[in-house]
Amino acid sequence: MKKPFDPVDEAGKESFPASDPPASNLPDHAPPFELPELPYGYGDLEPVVDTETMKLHHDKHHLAYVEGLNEALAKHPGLRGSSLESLLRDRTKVPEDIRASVHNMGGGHYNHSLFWQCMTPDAGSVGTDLRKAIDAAFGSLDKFQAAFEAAGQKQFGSGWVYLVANSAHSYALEIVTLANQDTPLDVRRVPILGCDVWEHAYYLKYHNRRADWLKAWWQVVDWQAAGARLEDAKWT
Ligand code: MN3
Repeated sequence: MKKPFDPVDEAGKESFPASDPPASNLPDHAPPFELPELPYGYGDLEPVVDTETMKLHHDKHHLAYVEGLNEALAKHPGLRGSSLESLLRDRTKVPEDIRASVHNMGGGHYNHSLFWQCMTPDAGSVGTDLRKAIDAAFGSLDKFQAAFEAAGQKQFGSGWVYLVANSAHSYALEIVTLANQDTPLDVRRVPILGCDVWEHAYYLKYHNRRADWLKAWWQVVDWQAAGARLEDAKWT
C-alpha cells in the first residue's frame, strides 16, 4: 500500500534532534504570533482614552506580550502552529519550562487583542438580546454597570474585569475579575466584554483614579461587538 506523501518521513526523522521532534505534520514554518492592528486610530477614542496611552498600550505593552510569547515558544518548535486559545486553555500541555511565560505572555496577548475590540469610536446602544441577558442576570443595565465598576475597583493590583457568559448555565452572564494576565479561559467562561484595570491602561490621564476610568469607559464600549460575542458563543 502506498503511503500518502509525508514531508517528515521524506526529510528523514534523523534530521530532527531526538529531543525536539516535530509534533505533527503541521508546516514547520508556522508564523509566530503577531501584534494585531488597532481597529481605529490612536486618537479615535479621545477623550476617554488619550492618544499617548493608546500608543504606549498597543505599541509597547501589547507588543511586549506578543514578543514574550514568541520568545517562549521558540524554545519548543513542536508547539508551532498551536492556537493561542489551545495554549491557554490547557496549561498542562505546555512544557513546564515555558508554562508560566506562555500563561502570562499569551494571556496578555489574548486579553489585549480582545480589549481593543471591546471599544469603538461609534459606541451605540445595547442590542435587544444582550440587554435581556443583562436584565436577567443583574436586574438592569444600570445595576450591571455599577456592579462591573465596583468589581473593577476592588480588583487588588493589576488585572481585568470581565463580563462573561457561563456555558454550563445556559450562557447566563456573570462578572469576574482576573489577576494579572489570567484570562476568562482560566475560569472556563466566554468573554463578552473586558476592561483593563492595570495602571498602564489609565494612569496618564486618570492617575490613581481607577473608578473614573471605569466610569468613563462606558462611553467607548462596543455593545454591538459584545452582543455578537454572546450570540457566537451560543451557536458554536
Ligand atoms: Mn494593558
